[in-house]
Amino acid sequence: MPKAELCYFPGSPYARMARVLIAEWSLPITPVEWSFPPLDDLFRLNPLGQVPALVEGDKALFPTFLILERLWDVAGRPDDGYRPEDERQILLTTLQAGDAMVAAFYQDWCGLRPVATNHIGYDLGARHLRRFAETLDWLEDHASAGRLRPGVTLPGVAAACLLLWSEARGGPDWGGRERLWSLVRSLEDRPSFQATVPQVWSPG
Ligand SMILES: N[C@@H](CCC(=O)N[C@@H](CS)C(=O)NCC(=O)O)C(=O)O
Repeated sequence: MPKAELCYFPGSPYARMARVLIAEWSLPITPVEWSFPPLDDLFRLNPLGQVPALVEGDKALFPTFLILERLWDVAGRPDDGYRPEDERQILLTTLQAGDAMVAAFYQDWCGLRPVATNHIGYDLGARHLRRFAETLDWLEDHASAGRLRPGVTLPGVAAACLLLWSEARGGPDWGGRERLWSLVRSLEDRPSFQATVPQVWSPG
């Protein structure tokens, strides 16, 4: 592959997924740290202004879903890492649930509160967190049925990075989901996870 770099923020759970896989599969991709809050330059790389972005030659790949599938490709498509026919839905839904969870946190950290009539009626932050919690229950069911496999898989790494980020940022308790819990705890001890722990941060 051409010279490849992965752009990341140290605290990003999405970039962490890619950094973990690069380490696990010894991929020839150099992680490059970008500053946070993001510089405008990031929009030139990714019109969404987000990390991760995987730069190969003059091409930048995003979002995380496509990057993770690309890393699996570069690794030689190991079966124990991903079975797209069975796991693509789990991976994509997990990533989208993570977007909702992160949005709930950011809304809070940006100090946003209602300033006008709520025409929909639900609390947006609570709704985002509910999406995430429901997805965790759904993942637990998949784990019980053997569809979310233990070990280093794309969906497992994605779920673990999101949950560990939520824990590190004081998110809601997610215990009581035994299989998911043991999956995350066993991944957490691996050197690839230990080397990519999000830096300590709290608002204010
Ligand atoms: N849906 C995106 C999520 C990526 C994301 O949320 N990136 C965050 C860091 S974890 C980011 O770059 N935030 C900066 C911003 O949105 O301004 C993906 O799958 O890549």
